[in-house]
Amino acid sequence: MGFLPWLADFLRRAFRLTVRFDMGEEPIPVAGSLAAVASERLGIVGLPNSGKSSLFNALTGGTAVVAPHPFSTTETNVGVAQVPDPRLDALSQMSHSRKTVHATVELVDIAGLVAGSAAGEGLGNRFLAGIREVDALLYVLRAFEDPNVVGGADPVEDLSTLELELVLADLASAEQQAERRRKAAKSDKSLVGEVEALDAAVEVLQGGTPVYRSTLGQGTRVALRPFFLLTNKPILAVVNLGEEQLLDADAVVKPVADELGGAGDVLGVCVQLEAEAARLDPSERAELLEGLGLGEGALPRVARGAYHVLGRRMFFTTGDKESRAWAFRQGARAPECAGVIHSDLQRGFIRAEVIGWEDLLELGSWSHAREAGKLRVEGKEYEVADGDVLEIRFNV
Ligand SMILES: Nc1nc2c(ncn2[C@@H]2O[C@H](COP(=O)(O)OP(=O)(O)OP(=O)(O)O)[C@@H](O)[C@H]2O)c(=O)[nH]1
Ligand SMILES: [Mg+2]
Repeated sequence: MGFLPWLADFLRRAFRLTVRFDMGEEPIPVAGSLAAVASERLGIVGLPNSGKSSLFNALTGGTAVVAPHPFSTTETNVGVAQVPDPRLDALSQMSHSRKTVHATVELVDIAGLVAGSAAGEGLGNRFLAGIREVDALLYVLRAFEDPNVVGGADPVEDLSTLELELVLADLASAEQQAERRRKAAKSDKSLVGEVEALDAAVEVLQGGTPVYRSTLGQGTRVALRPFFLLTNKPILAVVNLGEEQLLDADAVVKPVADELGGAGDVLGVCVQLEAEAARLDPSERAELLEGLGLGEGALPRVARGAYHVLGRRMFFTTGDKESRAWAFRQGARAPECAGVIHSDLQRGFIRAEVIGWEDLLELGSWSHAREAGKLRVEGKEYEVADGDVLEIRFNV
C-alpha cells in the first residue's frame, strides 16, 4: 500500500474520517474541519449468498468478490457510496456549478452470518467485531430463488436467523461489559447508570429480543451507545428480490415490514439487476432502468434510506464554484450546521441567509432571491430544515 492510501486508511481508523487524497486537486483540509469529512458508516449484514457483496459493489462501484457459494467474502470490504439527490442536481444546474458534491456514506461488507455464528459457526462471528462501531446496519434478506445459488428464499426467516445471531453476540458483549462496569462502579458511583442500562439490555437480550425491538426507553438506549451493541443501531432492511418478483414486490416486502414493525425501514430491491445496471455507463443505465419501469433504479433509494434511518437531513450550498449537499443531525441549529462545513464557520457564526431549495429554484438564482427579499436572515437559534439552502456569515 502506498503512503497516502495508508495514511488515509490510518486516519479513517483512528478518527473515523474519510479522507481521499486526490493529487490533482486542492488537498482536503483535515485539521479543523473534522465534521466536514467524517462520514456515516453502514455495516451490511445478512446470510451467506443473500447478495451483500453484490449490493456493496452496486452502491460503491467496488469490486468485492461475488460468487454463488457461501462465504465468498472472506475479508471485510470498505467503500464509499454517493447519496444522489435530485434537489442538489437541480441547484447545481441553476448555478452552473463547476462541481457537484453529493453526500456520501461509507459501507462495510462482511462475511455472511449463519445460525450459530455467535458461537463461532461459519466466518461471521469473527467479522462482527469489525462492524460494532458502524452507525447503522443494512440487512440484506434474500427473497430471490435461484437453484444455482445455495440458500433459502424466505426473507422473514433470514430476518429471524439474523436477529437471533446479533442478539446472541450482543448478549455476550453486554454481559461482559456489565460485569466490568459493575466492578468499576464500586469505586466510581457515576458509573451506576451505565450498569443499570447494561443490566436492562442483558434482560431484554436474554429474552431473545433485539434492543431496537424492545421497550427500553430512549434514555436507556442513549446510555447504551458507548457499548456498541449491534441491535442498538438503526436498521435498514433490503429485501433482495428476483427479477420475476419485481411486479409483485409489495407482496414480498410486506411480511418483512410487518415482522420488523416500526423497528426499521424496509425496501425491495433486485440487487442483481441493479448491480448489472451500475456497471453500464449512465445513458445505457437510464435506458435499461426506464425500460423496466424502474425509474432512477433502487440504489438512490437505498442510499437515501440509509440517511433516513440515521436521522440525517440535508442542507445545501450552491454557487458557480460548487453545489454541495451537507448532512446534518435532525433538529440541529444553524451554528452546528455551519460547523459541518467548517469549524471556523461555527466558531465565528453570525447569521445564516436561508431559503428553501424549491423557492430558490423558482426564483432562478441567489441574487434574484436576495433582490426579491426572499432570503430569510436567521440567527443562532434557527433549526435548519431538510432542503434548506444556506449561506453562512461568520467572523473569526
Ligand atoms: N438470481 C439472483 N442472483 C443473485 C441476486 N443477487 C445476488 N445473486 C447471486 O447470488 C450469489 C451471491 O451473491 P453475493 O453478492 O456474493 O452474496 P453475499 O451475501 O456477499 O455472499 P457471502 O459473501 O458468501 O456471504 C452470486 O452468484 C450473485 O450473482 C439476485 O437478485 N438474483
Ligand atoms: Mg459477500
